[in-house]
Amino acid sequence: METSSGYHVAVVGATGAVGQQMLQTLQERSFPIASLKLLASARSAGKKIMFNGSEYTLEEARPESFEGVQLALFSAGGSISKKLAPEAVKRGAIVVDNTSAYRMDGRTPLVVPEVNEEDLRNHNGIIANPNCSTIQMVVALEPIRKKYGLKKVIVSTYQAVSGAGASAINELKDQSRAILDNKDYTPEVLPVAGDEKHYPIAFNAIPQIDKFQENGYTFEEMKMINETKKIMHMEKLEVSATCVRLPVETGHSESIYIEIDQDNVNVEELKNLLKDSPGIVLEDDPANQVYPMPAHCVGKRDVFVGRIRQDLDRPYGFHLWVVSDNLLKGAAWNSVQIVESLVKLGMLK
Ligand code: NAP
Ligand code: 3JN
Repeated sequence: METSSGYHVAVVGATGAVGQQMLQTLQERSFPIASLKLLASARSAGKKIMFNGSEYTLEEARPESFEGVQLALFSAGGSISKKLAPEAVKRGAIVVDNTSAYRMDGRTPLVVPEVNEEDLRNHNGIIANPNCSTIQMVVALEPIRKKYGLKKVIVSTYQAVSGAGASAINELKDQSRAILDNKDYTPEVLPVAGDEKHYPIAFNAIPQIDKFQENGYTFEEMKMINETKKIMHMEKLEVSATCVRLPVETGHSESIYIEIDQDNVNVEELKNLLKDSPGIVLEDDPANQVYPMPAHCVGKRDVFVGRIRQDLDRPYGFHLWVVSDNLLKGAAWNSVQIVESLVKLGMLK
């Protein structure tokens, strides 16, 4: 399908949980598309997907797929990005990559537009989209860093299964049905599809997201720690993370403890600051039981912040509860926002 105006776009991983949201978001934002290639594995080649009222045929992603493509949105896993993103760049495309393949590469900007849009100016063809848990946290922390300074962050996450892809969503649903029906089931996907052991996620909480590293942290935890420092340009920021999977379909939640550089700030000031900050919706009214929850954030692009409290022992310490749709602000929307920023900055010709 070709039209005369707009950009030549490819979506890699178009059948996946993130890729599907990518298409939905491009459509909702009326992003100008002259031609669209939907790419996935050989398994999907020939299947059809509807986009903007027209039918598109999926193709296997290959180096030649990127001939004539100006913009390629990747979410098919790190190994595919390592193999094909340079091929897309070689053929003149700008790549927005949703995987961890290039996030910590010194020449690749890692961008959350509310925080470091200007970093886009220094790309070499590839722009990395951060990890979903990192994105929602830095959106909430950046206004605080800017106004009061930030010294320390300790975060515990409560992550939805959709972060682990379409197969993890199916596993949660199938297991839940099996347990309620008193039937047998064998966990096969979570916590990590390629790991030795699998545990049930239905009616459970699993304190492992991605593989364990030698230092005892998981890769998801290390992504949050390293990516936060890079995006906020704060190499010395003290960050620690514990990442946990919950039986929630979509919407990651985070309990975040921070220490700021001042000890004379009160909760009302923090609330006023966050309520007027980009990308944030403040939902913080304990008297009326108002606070963010994943079930309320699904399908929304914002980051929801609530339960803001001063630490009882440290006047410079605060606790926050931060929730967002991990497939939207955590992945597809942040990527499309990056693309819109490129257009705004005149960097997508
Ligand atoms: P998913 O639902 O399992 O989908 C995987 C997608 O990758 C499918 O479209 C699949 O195509 C495609 N794919 C698999 N092998 C391929 C190959 N050899 N060549 C081309 N395409 C291939 O997973 P997801 O949740 O969408 O996540 C996909 C990736 O996005 C993840 O691996 C991760 O790197 C990234 N991600 C990022 C975030 C974030 O925090 N920003 C969050 C979630 C995921 P088929 O349908 O043909 O198999
Ligand atoms: O598990 C989650 O909630 C988020 C997972 C993201 C993810 C899953 C598989 C591979 C990533 C990511 O974006 O960090 C990757 C990866 O590319 O490393």
